[in-house]
Amino acid sequence: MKRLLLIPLLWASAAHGAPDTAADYRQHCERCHGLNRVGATGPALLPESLGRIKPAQIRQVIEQGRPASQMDAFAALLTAEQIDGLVSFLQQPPAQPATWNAEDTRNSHRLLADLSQLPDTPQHHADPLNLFVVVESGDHHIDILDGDRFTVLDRFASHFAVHGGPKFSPDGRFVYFASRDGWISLYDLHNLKLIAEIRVALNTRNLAVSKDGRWVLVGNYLPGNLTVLDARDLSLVKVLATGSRVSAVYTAPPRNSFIVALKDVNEVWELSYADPKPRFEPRRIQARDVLDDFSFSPDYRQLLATSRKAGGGQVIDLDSGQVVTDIPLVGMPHLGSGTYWQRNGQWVFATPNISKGQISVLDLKTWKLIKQIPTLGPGFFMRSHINSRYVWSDVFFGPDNDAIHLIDKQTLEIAHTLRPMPGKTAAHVEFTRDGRYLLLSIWDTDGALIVYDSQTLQEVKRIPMNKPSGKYNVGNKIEFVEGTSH
Ligand code: DHE
Repeated sequence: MKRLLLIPLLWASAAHGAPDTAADYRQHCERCHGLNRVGATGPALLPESLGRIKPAQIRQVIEQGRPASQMDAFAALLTAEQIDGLVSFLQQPPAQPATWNAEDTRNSHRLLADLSQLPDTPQHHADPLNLFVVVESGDHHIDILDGDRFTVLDRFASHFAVHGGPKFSPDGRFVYFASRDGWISLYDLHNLKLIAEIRVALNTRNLAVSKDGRWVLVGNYLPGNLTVLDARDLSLVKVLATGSRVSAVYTAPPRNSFIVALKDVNEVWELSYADPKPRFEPRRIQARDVLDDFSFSPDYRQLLATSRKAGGGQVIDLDSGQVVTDIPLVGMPHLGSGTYWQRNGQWVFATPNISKGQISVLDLKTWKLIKQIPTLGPGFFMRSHINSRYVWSDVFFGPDNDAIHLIDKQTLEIAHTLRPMPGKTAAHVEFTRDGRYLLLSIWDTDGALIVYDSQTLQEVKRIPMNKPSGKYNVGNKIEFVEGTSH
C-alpha cells in the first residue's frame, strides 16, 4: 500500500528536477526518526548520532534497510539523487537546532512494570551474582545469561546503540543501561523484566550508579549536561549544566562521590552523594588538559587520564586536586579500558592503544613505564581476574583483528595468541565471578560468545549471537573486583 501511494510522488519529485531533501525527509523518514531528526520509534539522525557511521554505510542503510528492524529499504522508492541528498542532509545539523530540556525528559518517563507487585527474590534458578548481561549490538538486544550453565535466561530489545558498561544496583538486582540516543532503562534481574525508561538527552555518553544505589548520574554530549535520576524508578531529580560535553561519569565508591570528565574544558568534577539529601554541587578540579578517557587507581585516590597535551596521560590526585605528573605514552592510549594487577608486590597498570600495536605497562606508584609490549595491532579492551594468570587483550583494528593476546601478568610477555574464529573480530572478555571461565565476543553479524576455561584455555561452549559487544558479570561488577571495568 505504502509503495503504491509513493509512485506518483516519486514521479512528481523527479519531474521537478533537483530533489527537495527536507521534503523527502518529512515524507519518508520523519514518522520513525522524529520531527527535526531527534528520534522517535527509530534512532535520532543528527550529526552527533551519525558521526561514527561512514556516508557509504548511511547510503546502504537507506537503500537496503536494516534486517530484523523496522527500517525499510528505499532503493525502489527514491532516486539515487534523492538518496544522495538524504545522505548529506543527515550529516548536517538541522536548520532549527535540536533541543532537549527537563520537560522533554519528564515527558519521556515511562513506568513499564509495578515494582511493588513483583517478588523481591530471584524468579529463576541461576546464581543471581553470577549472571551476565550481554549487549548484542548487531540487532540492539540484551541477553541475560546464566553464568554457570551458559544458557540465555532472557533476551529483549534495547534502545538503539546501548554503549558503555551497564551499571548495577549494589545488591545486583537492578541493571541500568544507557543508549547513545539518550535513553536510560532500568531492568529487574530477579524478575527478568524492564521496569522503567526515560530519555535524558539527544546524545548520551554513559551512566554511573551511586554506591548506596540511590542515584543514577548520566553524562551527555547533546545537550552537554549531567542528569541525576532516582535509581528506584528513573524519575528526574536534577539537570546540571556543565558548559561542556561530558566525556564520562563514574562512581568512586570509597569517596561516596561521582567523578565526571569534561570534554571541552580542562576540569574534572566531583559530585558527592555522601549527604542523605545530596545537592550535587560540583567540586571543580583543574586539569592540565581536557579528559577524553580515564581510569582510577585501585584506591580511587588518583585518576589516570588521557592528555593529548602531555603526549599521553596526566595523573590527577583527587584529594589534593592537583595534577601529580604527566605520563609520556605514544599513540592513543585507551586508558579507560586499562586494567591493574599486583606484580612482585606492586600494583601495575596496563593500557591498550587504539592507534598503535602496543600495550604500555606502568608502575602505579612511580608512574614509570615498565614495559611496552608490541602486539599484532591496536587494541580496544583488556580484561583479567584475580584468579587468572593472564590479561586478555584484543587486537581490535587491522588485519589481525581476529587475534587475542594472553599476556602473562608476571613476565609481561605474550604467552599465547588465540584466533577463536579466523577472519572475525575477537574482542572484549569478561570472567565468571570465580574467574574459572571467561566469555569472549566474536564481534560479527554471524558472531558468537565463546566460553573458555581460563586455566586450560579450552573452548567450553559457543553461543551464536549477532555482534555481541560488551558483557558484564553481576558479581564482578558490584564488588568492583580487580581486572574488570568499573
Ligand atoms: Fe566505547 C565503554 C567511550 C567507541 C564499545 N566507551 C566506554 C566508556 C567510554 C567510552 C567513556 C566507559 C563507559 C562506562 O563504563 O560506563 N567509546 C568511547 C569513545 O569515546 C569512542 C572511542 C568513540 C565514540 O564514538 O564514543 C568509543 N565504544 C566505541 C565503539 O566504537 C565500540 C567498540 C562499539 C560501540 O558499542 O559503540 C565501543 N565502549 C564500548 C564497550 C564499552 C565501552 C563495549 C564497555 C566496556 C566495559 O567493559 O565496561
